[in-house]
Amino acid sequence: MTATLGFIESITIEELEKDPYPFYERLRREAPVAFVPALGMYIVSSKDLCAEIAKDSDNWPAVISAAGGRTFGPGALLNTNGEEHRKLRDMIEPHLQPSAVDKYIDALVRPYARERLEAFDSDGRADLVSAYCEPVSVRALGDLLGLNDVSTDKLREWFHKLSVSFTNAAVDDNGDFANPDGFEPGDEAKAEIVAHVDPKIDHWIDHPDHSAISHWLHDGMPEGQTRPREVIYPNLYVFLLGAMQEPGHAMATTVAGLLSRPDQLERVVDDPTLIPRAQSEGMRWVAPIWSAVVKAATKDVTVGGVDIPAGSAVMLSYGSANQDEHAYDAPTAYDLDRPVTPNMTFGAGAHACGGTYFANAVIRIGLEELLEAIPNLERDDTRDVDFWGWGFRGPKELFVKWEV
Ligand code: 261
Repeated sequence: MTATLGFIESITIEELEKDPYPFYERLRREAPVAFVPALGMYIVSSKDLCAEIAKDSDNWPAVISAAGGRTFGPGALLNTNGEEHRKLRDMIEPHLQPSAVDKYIDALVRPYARERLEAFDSDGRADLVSAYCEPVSVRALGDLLGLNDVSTDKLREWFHKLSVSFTNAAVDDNGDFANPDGFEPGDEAKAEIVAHVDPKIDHWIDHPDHSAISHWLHDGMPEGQTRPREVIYPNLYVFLLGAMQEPGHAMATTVAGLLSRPDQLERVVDDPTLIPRAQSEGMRWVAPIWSAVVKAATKDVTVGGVDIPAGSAVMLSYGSANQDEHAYDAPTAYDLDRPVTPNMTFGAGAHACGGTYFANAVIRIGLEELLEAIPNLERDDTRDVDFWGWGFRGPKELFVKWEV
């Protein structure tokens, strides 16, 4: 292994979770492909190399981080490739294709968004993350999956516990997990999920309905057979983490971005057709899936001048790619008016996000309802905007106020 620069040698995941940007800015400048001892993996931080590797699934099949694999178990579509991956995409895609989403999305999202807004305190103050963005995100997907009977707060608790386990990535000098207890929250969540969903699966086997999980069980299976639970669960965990959490992150991030440019917020309030642009820039600015995608080299290869041995895992840092100075002017600023340059938020290639259209629709409707109900939204500047996370990132809380 080549000598590791001191700043890379000493970085910790805790520091990255607080604020990954200074470290990755230096990586892009000095070592856009770098082995990071705390992770036991290579990090790829520049946009062009992230895009090149993401698109090249022949030479860079998808794998999963050790912590991700420990959290989801074998069989998740994230680290499945080729024909088997195609079958899993065929399982999830019917409910997510644009023509399907357009038919159900308004009824799925709008009434609940309005209900949450009507329940806001009358004092003109709220934490938008816990009162709105997360609830709207989890209720939409929960109802689509067929988990109507799981409370909004329970769904929020599940994604949070799966998320901290998935990103419990620190390894010691031997490459073993540095915090093995950090997987307990995920194990608790999975035990609850199985206890709750197993009887529902029993029911769906004999009584299929329109829910996504019911279709996962039945679609494309020979007469009289259903897809085994060991296929369903790892993929359900993927949804119960990323797909539950990220539209909420994206919604809150977009509001935080707009609050940093009150003139731009005002334009979006006056012209809601700007909302898609605003949310796209929000997700460019702070990618919700910041650093959670891993590929493996099929053979010895040189990338960005660094020799990588066959089998090595490389982590694609989409949050860093999205602030690459070579692709964006003033990349750290939220700016509705920047040129529309593609970004890495939804990945690329065979593993590009299957929920792109669904997520964008949930975020858009959530923001439409919010800005219509509270057009005079302001930051509560007695509180900090508290972005957190390295694997997944967004505001932990977002305190706002408005004149009532
Ligand atoms: C729906 C996407 O979910 C994930 C993506 C990347 C890592 C973990 C996830 O659950």
